[in-house]
Amino acid sequence: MDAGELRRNGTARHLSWIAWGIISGCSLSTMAKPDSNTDESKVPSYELPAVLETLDGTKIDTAADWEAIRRPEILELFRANMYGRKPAEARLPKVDRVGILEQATEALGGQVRRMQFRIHFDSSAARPYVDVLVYLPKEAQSPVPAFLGYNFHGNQTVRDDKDILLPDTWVPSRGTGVINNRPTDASRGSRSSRWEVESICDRGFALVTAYCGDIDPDTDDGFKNGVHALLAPDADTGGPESDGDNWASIATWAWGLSTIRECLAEIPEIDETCVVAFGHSRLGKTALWAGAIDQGFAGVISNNSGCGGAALSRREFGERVEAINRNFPHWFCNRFKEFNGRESELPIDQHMLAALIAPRPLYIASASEDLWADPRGEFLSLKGALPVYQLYDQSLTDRGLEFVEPGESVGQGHLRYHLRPGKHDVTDFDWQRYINFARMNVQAKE
Ligand code: GTR
Repeated sequence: MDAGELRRNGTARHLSWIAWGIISGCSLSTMAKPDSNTDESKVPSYELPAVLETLDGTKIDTAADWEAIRRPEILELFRANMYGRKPAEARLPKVDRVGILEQATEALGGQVRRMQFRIHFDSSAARPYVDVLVYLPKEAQSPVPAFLGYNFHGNQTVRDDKDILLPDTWVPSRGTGVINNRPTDASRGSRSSRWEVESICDRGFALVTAYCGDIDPDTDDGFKNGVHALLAPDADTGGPESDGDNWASIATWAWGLSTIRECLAEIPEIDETCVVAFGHSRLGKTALWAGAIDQGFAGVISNNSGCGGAALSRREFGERVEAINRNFPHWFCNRFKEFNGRESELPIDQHMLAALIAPRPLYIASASEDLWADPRGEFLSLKGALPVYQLYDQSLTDRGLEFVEPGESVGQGHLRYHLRPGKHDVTDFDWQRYINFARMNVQAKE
């Protein structure tokens, strides 16, 4: 049994199917969970909502109409039914200051530069704050482009680097070296295989990362902490949040990612107009929604983001809407629960989320054994976004539009997909392709 797979799943329900897997002798990465389908022949026939047709039936055939009419309509459908609505600007916490905590001209054996800064939201509140870790190329003379992505258990998990600050907030207990929801030194570098820091910096990019729990702890605790605790009361209701379209964790993390991106304007070494949102799994769902709502991101990379991320919901393959809402009730807004077992009634599907990134570079990647995230459904979202990219003369047609074999990639220009052989993870295989893609499509200013 694979420890990484085990860590993905923290609930009693998951433990029951793990026990079932042990009894039946299946490997976790390939077996179907009791209430999920991983048989392609059992995918129901479905019709995707037309990405280029408005709710009143108007056909959209220009980039200008896409931007003025259909794009805002789709954004609103996702806000109202899935990710939830950001509170009014006046209620949101404002960045008070960005304080540099530490800088080193030589880190990781002298290969890169390191910097850590803290985003303070409110001068009167000690917390929450967000600690941001930056690794930079050693030799860069002008501002560099960057990959910006959250980590799951703290910045110290990215590299075994004793100078990285440990989070002093709640972290999930399943992380290596976490005791009583607090990270210890034993957690340093525990996720280093997921971050190709040296390759990223060698090839002229910065890596910027922060712990998602600094924005909102990843647990169903009623939105009482993280940045939710800083929200001013609603002027109309006096209460904290609206009901159906409440600002749930993925949307809150996405707002946090934008906030970090904006703060990069204060870091002269980084070109803040060339920041690519990156994320794995739940944080890949976050990167997609961040890129959709914030056109300041220069591109998006979704790694194994699955249900609620790149995978089409209507395929009902792997993780389904009901399972994700049951196991992670805090990720999506309350109204999304109305679609449990009723995916075909959703007014949106995830190809429309991919389309919201257009015309910017979008890379969606899957892993061949990660059936829970529905690799084919992730590919089909990219394909479903194509009509919108074509309005901007971008296409996916270098080798047709067929799903690929493990180890292969498909796409050209601003759209790319690959299917890495193996399980749910981020590896060197993925990063080498992401860096190549960004080198081709995201240029820093001279
Ligand atoms: C799983 C969840 C997925 C994915 C993953 C992760 O348990 O079912 O949707 O987000 O966690 O984030 O690692």
